[in-house]
Amino acid sequence: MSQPNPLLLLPTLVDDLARVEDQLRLSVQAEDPFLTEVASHLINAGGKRVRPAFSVTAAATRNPAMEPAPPEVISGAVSVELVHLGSLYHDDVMDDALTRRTVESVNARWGNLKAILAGDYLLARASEIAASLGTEVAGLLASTIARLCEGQILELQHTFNVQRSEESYLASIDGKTASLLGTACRVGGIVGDLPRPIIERLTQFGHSYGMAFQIVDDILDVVATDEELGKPSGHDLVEGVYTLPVIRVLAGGTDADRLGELLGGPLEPAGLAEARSIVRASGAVETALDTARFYADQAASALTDVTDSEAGAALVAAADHLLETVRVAAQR
Ligand code: GRG
Repeated sequence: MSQPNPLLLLPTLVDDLARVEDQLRLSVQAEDPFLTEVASHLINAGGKRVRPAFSVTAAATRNPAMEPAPPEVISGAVSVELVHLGSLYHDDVMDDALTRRTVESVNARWGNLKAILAGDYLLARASEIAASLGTEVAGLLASTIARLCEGQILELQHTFNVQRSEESYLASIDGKTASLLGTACRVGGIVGDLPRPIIERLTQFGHSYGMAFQIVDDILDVVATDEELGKPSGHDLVEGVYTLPVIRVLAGGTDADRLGELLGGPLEPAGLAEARSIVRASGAVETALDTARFYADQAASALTDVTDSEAGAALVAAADHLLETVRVAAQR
């Protein structure tokens, strides 16, 4: 579901993100126009740009005059969004996804081989830009790519596992989502030359926000409509990815046995509808929301020393806003 980015309340962010946009497009200009077209596809399709917004805003927490972001901060933001994009290209191949960011996915349009190569190209460009920002940023981005892979492989190991544990779920989203949001903030802090204790707090903020972000995303897959998501809802259940609300019902919620019978293998549309309505009626959506709220609060409290800046306050507002996106859908 495409929500307005609450960080956009920050006066300088619109201009800084416009610079991110220009540099993103430039960064995927290849000699071969076809490669440029494939690598630009999801950039042109939009997306919320939460990660680059976090890099820029994190750097701005020690910039009370709200000057335009220095060029290194824009580059850091671009490198983080390129890693995100590369992961989306690969993820859509793994999932056989047909749509992404409300447009045809890269794999659906050009096939898996080209989608994988273009994803590799995005990661290579991200690495090149990160290297220009120093060894710490280059190392951080490389280790974050490894964390994404670890999180994703853990998820793959548990597909169609009706006994998937909550611990395994949390470890997976820590790697596949929270690590990059933590890194987005950390890169902003490093290239913005902020004091080390502040960099640590910003990293903690991004990481906790990322945990809440993925839980919200997973709840939306159960409760939102196709139109709201801009892609088919219930996709995780069909793919055998059992997320927090589903794990909680399976672990002993109302109708756990019936849900267990339905899941564990391929789902027909009628089975999907029944599984979604069991989860929605079980109260597990509400308890999963509580867990998302826990992480959003943890994110906000990481920044207690930083909220005196406009940028710090905007980050905390983003954490609060996150829960709003799902509450409306969950109440229907
Ligand atoms: C090679 C980097 C790399 C990774 C390989 C495929 C994979 C391992 C990891 C997948 C990681 C993944 C897709 C996690 C989900 C993250 C997530 C919440 C995506 C949606 O983010 P939004 O809502 O999307 O910010 P937009 O489109 O707005 O940017």
